[in-house]
Amino acid sequence: MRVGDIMSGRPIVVGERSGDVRRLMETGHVRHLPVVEEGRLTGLWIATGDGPLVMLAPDRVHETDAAADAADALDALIGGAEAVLVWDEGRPAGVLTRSDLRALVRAALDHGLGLRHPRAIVIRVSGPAGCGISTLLRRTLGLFDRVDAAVVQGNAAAAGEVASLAAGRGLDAPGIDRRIGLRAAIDRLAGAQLILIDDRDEPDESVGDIGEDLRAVAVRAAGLPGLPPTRLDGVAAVVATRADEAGEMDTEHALRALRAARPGLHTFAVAAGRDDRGLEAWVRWLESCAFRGRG
Ligand SMILES: Nc1nc2c(ncn2[C@@H]2O[C@H](COP(=O)(O)OP(=O)(O)O)[C@@H](O)[C@H]2O)c(=O)[nH]1
Ligand SMILES: [Mg+2]
Repeated sequence: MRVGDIMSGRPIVVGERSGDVRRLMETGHVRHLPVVEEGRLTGLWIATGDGPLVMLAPDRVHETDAAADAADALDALIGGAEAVLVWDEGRPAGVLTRSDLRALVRAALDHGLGLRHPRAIVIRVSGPAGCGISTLLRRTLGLFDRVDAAVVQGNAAAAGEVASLAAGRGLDAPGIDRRIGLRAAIDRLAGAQLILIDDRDEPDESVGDIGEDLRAVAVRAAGLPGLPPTRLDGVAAVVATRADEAGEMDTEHALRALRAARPGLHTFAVAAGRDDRGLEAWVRWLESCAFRGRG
């Protein structure tokens, strides 16, 4: 990356005799004003946090050109330079300040960069046998482009199924219904940012928390009207599966009713081989959960 790629272009600069520096800063929404006299940097006005304007000597500014390595300019800021002034054919062409550096670091952290020991977000997807969860998760895994995701097969009955996953990572963990099983599975998937648990509603088992961060419910679109409202307690998202078997309007209507009853609930409708929009939205939601982290 070059300095020119990350600098703010067309910088406001002032001369040594310019008046009303503060007003220029306010209208330009900047806190740094390089002082340039006869094509040479002679100082830097900065607005300090508590009000007064301070004039710094030019040695507090790193001077460079747009083609220079951006990393070197950032190094200068880290090393104590208050700003970077970028020259192009004798004219000030851009600036970089410590605020830009801060914004870059923040953006990187928001994207999970630099995480040395990523803590995976664990999302459990459960629903009745045959509702299409394994199909959904198999398709889901192939669509992540920015997240390292894995599926844990949590159904004793379906153990072995995960081996057929077309893409991504998988793990059979039939003992997952006990917290200890989940922890062991997560440890074996070190480095994954998102772990999806393929789980099945067992009639004789409570749907208690097993240590997941978020819970999603899968239900056949055709069965949406019969979904008991209590099934959505503590649930972040509903995926209406096998949507090709139900009317599109009926499904949308039923999902809208769920969102009205449970504000904040995320809903998706998917149909294997057909509904890529719903699947795409579901994948983007999962990615956003992974990026947001555990908070
Ligand atoms: N028509 C239709 N059938 C599906 C769809 N998704 C899965 N199925 C079928 O439903 C059955 C159960 O799917 P599976 O993914 O194994 O469900 P699971 O038991 O919830 O894991 C299989 O026969 C799938 O082929 C879908 O979107 N549309
Ligand atoms: Mg399955």
